[in-house]
Amino acid sequence: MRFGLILGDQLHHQLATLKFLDRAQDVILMAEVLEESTYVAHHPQKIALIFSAMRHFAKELKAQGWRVRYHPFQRNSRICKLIDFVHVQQQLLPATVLVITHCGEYRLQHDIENHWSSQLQLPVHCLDDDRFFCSPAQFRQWANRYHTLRMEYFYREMRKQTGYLMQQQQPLGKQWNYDSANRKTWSGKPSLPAPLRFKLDQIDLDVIELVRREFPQHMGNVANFSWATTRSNALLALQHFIANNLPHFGDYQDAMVYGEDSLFHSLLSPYLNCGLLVAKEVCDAAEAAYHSGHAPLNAVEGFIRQILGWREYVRGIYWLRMPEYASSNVLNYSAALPQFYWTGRTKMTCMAECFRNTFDHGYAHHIQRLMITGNFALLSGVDPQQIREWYLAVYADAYEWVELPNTLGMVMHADGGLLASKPYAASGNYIQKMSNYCKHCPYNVKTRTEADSCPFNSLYWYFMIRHEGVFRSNPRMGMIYQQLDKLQDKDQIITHAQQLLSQVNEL
Ligand code: FAD
Ligand code: DLZ
Ligand code: SF4
Repeated sequence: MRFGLILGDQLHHQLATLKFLDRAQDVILMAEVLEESTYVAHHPQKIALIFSAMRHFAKELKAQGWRVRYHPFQRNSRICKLIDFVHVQQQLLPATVLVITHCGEYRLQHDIENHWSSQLQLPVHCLDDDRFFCSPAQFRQWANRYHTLRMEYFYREMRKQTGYLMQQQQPLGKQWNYDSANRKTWSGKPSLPAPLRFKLDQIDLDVIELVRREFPQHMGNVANFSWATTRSNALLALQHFIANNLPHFGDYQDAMVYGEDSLFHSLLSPYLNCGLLVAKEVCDAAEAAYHSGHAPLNAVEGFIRQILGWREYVRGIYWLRMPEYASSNVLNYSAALPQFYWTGRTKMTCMAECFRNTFDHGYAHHIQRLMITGNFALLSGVDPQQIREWYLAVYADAYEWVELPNTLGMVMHADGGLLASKPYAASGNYIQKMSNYCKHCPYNVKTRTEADSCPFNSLYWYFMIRHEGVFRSNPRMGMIYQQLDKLQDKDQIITHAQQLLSQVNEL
């Protein structure tokens, strides 16, 4: 008899572990444990989603004839870590081997590979996670062929490999990337589809109660929980997105609107990351919508690029560069994360809106994460370790393999440009162009150094001044430095920015 341990982000019926094992003989282990629930202060909705999806998944496995040993969360249990549960089960029902599918996070994978077999006195057999288009080994081979590891070139290879939106080896529409067509602002039309909210069943309600009781100190509101916690509901979420949002996904991908939390985005990342959906079926559905004439090419290409391109690429970078990647800090940043990242209380409307969305739903769309909360952390020099912990804690879709490269690479430029050829730094001008936040804000987006000036403005130029040695020679930033050279009020900008940073919690 063999054990198969299935983790909270491996809830897929075609998981390598399940394909490998035999339901007539082997035993599946699943456990809700303190260590996984508290290695960062996860948003209560993230914990509720994972526990409830785990419980539903275990029930489905049992209905299919699998023997499942399930450990529900208990605060004072001697089972605090996943290994503790395997150990207890091994004493009750000795197995010959423990089978596991490769973990999403280095922390746990490293522990399993290096310690579990000797600690458990049990061989551990680790299978590749085949839910992705590109394995870490394939990514390494790709990376060995390139001097700079740009997502765009990786993405083109993945398009050729999978055949998505390809015709006779050429991209449909003769263009690989329609990003430049995807930057419209949204001012009320087309109307926004109502987000799909799922009715809670008894398992969801029990878990929500448990999370409320056991994790009261974790920031975030669990009362609004309405995520799908079964595969069948996650498939409904996918259908809802394809039918209602996908046609406009491309046009408004970069837009931000006061009071609107997800616009035309898919809200599918929590399901993709915990296993309720797999990337291939999501991309297949999007491509089919193009071929049936339901959605235009710029939307479908833009959407598939996020999954086939960005999602696979950041995972490749993660496994290529860990564990060193986690401590990158090329800009030598050390400022404390401002308190408002945890309280949500700030006068800056753009930031307050992102925090509201984050704490109410365990969600913010990409541009909110990158160009608002991320941009502010970049401009104000926050310690990468503090901001990476924040992003890992507050989103329902957050797992280190995807969160870390996005935070350290894309947002903080901490990896020195491995992931992004220039920092995604922006002043209030960009935020005003892409959103209507500034209309609702007490700060003045038009000025730089007045008492009520938009903080992003002076911080933006101060960032360029502080890091001139690193960025002036960057060919993609030449225009910015030409503009900087023409500024008459550089000294006032520096003084104003320094003053803001010294009282950052007051903003
Ligand atoms: P959509 O806009 O509908 O996009 C479709 C899908 O594409 C997403 O579901 C997601 O699977 C994928 N995707 C899009 N952008 C990215 C990206 N940059 N990297 C990887 N996949 C992408 N995504 C996570 O899944 N988990 C994280 O922990 C996470 N942390 C992030 C941290 C920062 C600082 C930033 C800037 C981005 C992060 N992202 C993360 C990427 C992105 O913001 C989310 O995937 C997206 O907002 C999820 O919402 P959605 O499903 O509505 O996405
Ligand atoms: C995120 C998470 C949480 C909150 N709780 C559990 C848990 O109790 N049991 C479990 O198996 N997995 C959980 N997870 C997901 C794991 O943290 C995830 O599998 C690892 O980080 C590896 O990616
Ligand atoms: Fe954000 Fe500045 Fe606009 Fe206020 S004025 S919403 S702080 S960009």
